[in-house]
Amino acid sequence: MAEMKHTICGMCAVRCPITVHVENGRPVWLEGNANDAAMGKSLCAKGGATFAQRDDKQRPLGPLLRMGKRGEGQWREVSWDEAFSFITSKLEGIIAEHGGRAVMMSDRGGPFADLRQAFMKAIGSPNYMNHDCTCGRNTHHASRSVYGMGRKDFAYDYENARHIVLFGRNITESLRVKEVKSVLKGLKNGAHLTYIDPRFSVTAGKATRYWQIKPGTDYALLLAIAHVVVDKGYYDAEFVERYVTGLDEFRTFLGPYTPEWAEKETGIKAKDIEAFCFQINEDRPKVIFHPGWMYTRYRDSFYASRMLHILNALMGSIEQKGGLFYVKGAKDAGKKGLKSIAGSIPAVKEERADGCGSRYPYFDTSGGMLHLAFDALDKADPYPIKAYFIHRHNPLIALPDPVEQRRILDKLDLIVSVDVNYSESAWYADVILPENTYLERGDILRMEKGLKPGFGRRQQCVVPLNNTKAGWEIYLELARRLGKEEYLPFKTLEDIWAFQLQDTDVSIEDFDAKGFVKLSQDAIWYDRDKLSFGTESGKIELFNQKLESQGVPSFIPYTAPEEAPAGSFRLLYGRCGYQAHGQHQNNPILSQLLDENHLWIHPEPAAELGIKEGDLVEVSSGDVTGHIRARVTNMIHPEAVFMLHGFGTQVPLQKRALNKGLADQIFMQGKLTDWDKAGGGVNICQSFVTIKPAVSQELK
Ligand SMILES: Nc1nc2c(c(=O)[nH]1)N[C@H]1C(S)=C(S)[C@@H](COP(=O)(O)OP(=O)(O)OC[C@H]3O[C@@H](n4cnc5c(=O)[nH]c(N)nc54)[C@H](O)[C@@H]3O)O[C@H]1N2
Ligand SMILES: Nc1nc2c(c(=O)[nH]1)N[C@H]1C(S)=C(S)[C@@H](COP(=O)(O)OP(=O)(O)OC[C@H]3O[C@@H](n4cnc5c(=O)[nH]c(N)nc54)[C@H](O)[C@@H]3O)O[C@H]1N2
Ligand code: SF4
Ligand SMILES: [Mo]
Repeated sequence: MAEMKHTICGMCAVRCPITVHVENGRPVWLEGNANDAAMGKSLCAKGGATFAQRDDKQRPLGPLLRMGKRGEGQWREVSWDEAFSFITSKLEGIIAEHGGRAVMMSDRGGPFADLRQAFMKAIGSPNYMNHDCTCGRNTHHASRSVYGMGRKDFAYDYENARHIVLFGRNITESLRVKEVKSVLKGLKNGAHLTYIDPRFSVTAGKATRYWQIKPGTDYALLLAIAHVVVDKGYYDAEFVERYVTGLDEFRTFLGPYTPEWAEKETGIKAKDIEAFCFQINEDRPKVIFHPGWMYTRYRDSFYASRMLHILNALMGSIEQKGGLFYVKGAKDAGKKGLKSIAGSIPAVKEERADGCGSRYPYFDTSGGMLHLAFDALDKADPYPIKAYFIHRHNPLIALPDPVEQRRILDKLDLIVSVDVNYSESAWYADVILPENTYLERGDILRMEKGLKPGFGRRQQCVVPLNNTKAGWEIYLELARRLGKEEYLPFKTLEDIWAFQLQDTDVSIEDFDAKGFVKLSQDAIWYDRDKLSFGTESGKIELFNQKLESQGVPSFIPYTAPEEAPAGSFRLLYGRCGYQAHGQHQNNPILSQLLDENHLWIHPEPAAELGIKEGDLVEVSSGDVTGHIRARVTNMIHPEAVFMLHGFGTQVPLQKRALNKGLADQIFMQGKLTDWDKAGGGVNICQSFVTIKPAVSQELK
């Protein structure tokens, strides 16, 4: 009889609740955790490849120390004791000479980051960063600028929506299982779906309206939509009167941005824009403008995202069925939340190397800005950085321009990668500390905010097959060896759980039945007559005086995106449903589903260039060149080419993925320092490439 264990999937950063069936210690079946009604038994393809990941031997199976030059791939297998001793003695030297601030860390953020943040605080460094400068930072900062609250402080009730509007939010492929299910239910219930993307994705195929917008012109389209909404009074006057400030300034600013004007910029017909606005007026307040997720793309994406956030307020869709709702925490349920481990350690007073909170007072310090930390590292300004912990993060893929990154990384005395794979970044590290795959480990408890807030637990379900350790073991041990045990005084994960739960009336056994504990049995909705927001005025601020005083204008005039130089194309990228960034290209199962990416190119330029479907083409930018097969299709805007992100790995021990397809980030030269001064995101859609048929149709 199989034992059913509830845990949290780790095959991507969405971290869905799942259930694993274990028979005689072996995992035999995996499914969604049906105790969570929104999840049901569903799983995505990546989740389904969990066992294959665990069984795969083309991964680091024990700690490794670099022998040759960085990136050369000469590793020595060492014991955990030797790996820890090596790291500790390096860190002791660095901290003695330069202080704790000379150590930085980047990870993939999320609900388990508290322990790593605690570790960084314990060693006296303010330089914890997450991945978000190339993900959701623009949207996050845009949300803060309008609501005074972060992007994750709201969630969306797609199921009951009448109209879902997605600007390049490829919700069915760049997916979260619960979200896709909720959107599909909404569509079944008759919701309209307007999808805007220069590329016809799977989500476009589900849409009731699709606009193939000229790349980089979302802001123009949004200005025109806002213009019509404000001009024609297509907004919720009562909600706006009560909760929104700055409408007059906004109206004046929007004056010139008519649909006729936007048609010239975006390629979308003025009459279609007007028809859309008419329709959302009928559908409101149950209208959701998704504010973008990976919206770190263009230099005005912060402002485009601001428009999306503002449009939600104008629709009156806040704290509204079929619209947006505040995610509720423990306090809303009248309960105590999990005790923060990092929060219990005294604050580090040093300035952050990336300048968040000091040079850039308006940037959220909680996740920092990794590209700015790279710049600080490069220039030793404001101070030298000597060691870098890379945890569940792969900056050589996630940040642009790996050549430039390696030049900067070479200034470090120590690079430690904690990963389950030989990622490109692990391959460039000095030490690889392999983490247990997620079924083989537990993590700290997480807060699960929502209409019914609760706590969730990832527990160890099976034994590790290899000489690997859980992240919590690694950081507790390093802290102990560095003499920082007073800050992290735990021996086991159970000790940590007990610490986190100490002020709650929840015990760890309460997680056994369902895998999570709800703090409220009923959905919590706020009284719509008594909403408040995190801004200085407590209202939704279209015009944000505080940001203005810090040098960030609330409204900026539209400037058309830089045109692709003659003969070149704008490089776009994205995801498919069965890969997560560059993580699973070498997974024994997922590599069979799709082993290489293709270059989407429109038939007209393809014909001019003499390129046919399936041809091998040469992609170039500056001195970087690579080869990839063409997919000739009118599903991509003629001014752009598109490729899936995450392919083209160069790590020899990832044998199934080695040199399969092409990496997009290698063509983003100079983009490490090309970022949005208002939103902070890296402008990675501002890269151009030239294309020509390959000299030989054989891959070398
Ligand atoms: N050019 C370009 N750049 C991009 C993007 C793009 O589309 N194009 N996308 C951007 C976006 S949206 C994001 S979020 C970032 C994502 O960038 P990353 O966060 O770097 O990407 P991931 O692939 O999620 O995972 C990072 C690493 O975690 C490792 N890992 C997986 N599971 C575990 C585990 O259980 N434990 C440990 N320790 N490690 C594990 C993986 O092997 C991988 O090396 O990239 C961004 N950068
Ligand atoms: N299967 C799977 N799911 C994932 C992930 C994964 O790696 N794999 N990653 C997760 C993460 S970390 C994130 S951040 C999200 C990202 O989710 P999304 O933000 O939806 O991200 P992408 O897939 O990067 O991009 C979506 C689309 O943006 C389009 N685009 C490019 N330029 C423009 C433009 O100018 N205007 C408009 N309107 N669209 C444009 C691209 O053509 C692409 O189809 O997905 C999450 N879900
Ligand atoms: S989306 Fe898929 S891979 Fe990601 S956590 Fe959920 S089931 Fe796992
Ligand atoms: Mo992301």
